[in-house]
Amino acid sequence: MKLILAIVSNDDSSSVSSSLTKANFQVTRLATTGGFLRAGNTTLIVGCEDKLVDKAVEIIGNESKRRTEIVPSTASYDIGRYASFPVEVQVGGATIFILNVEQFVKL
Ligand code: 2BA
Repeated sequence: MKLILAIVSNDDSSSVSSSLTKANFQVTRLATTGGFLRAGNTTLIVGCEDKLVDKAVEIIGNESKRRTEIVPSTASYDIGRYASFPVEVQVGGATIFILNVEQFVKL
């Protein structure tokens, strides 16, 4: 058995976890915070049989693809004026750890 720890953005977490659940995986969602950006992200815990790991990773990848989005940004001109302009940012992606499970007990 394997334990998958997948860190995804908050925006993608619902679609990743519902797609995993639809495919009969059991999922636990943890609200976590990235150490570098100190922004919220979501860590999903999935325990599954070894032969199902590739399927789970495929689902996570499909629902959390790295993509660019245009978001509004503001610049200040030191004279009390602000201008808003669009900037392109990278969002999504997943960081996945796959661990061997020594023992699994449900009481
Ligand atoms: P990613 O590498 O896609 O990582 C996204 C989030 O995944 C990280 O959030 C962190 O919560 C988790 N993560 C990634 N690698 C990990 C690992 N080896 N162990 C444990 N958790 C891990 P943040 O820490 O807020 O980082 C956000 C993004 O900032 C990273 O995106 C990366 O592009 C960049 N970054 C992170 N640390 C950096 C550093 N020391 N120098 C430069 N850029 C960094």
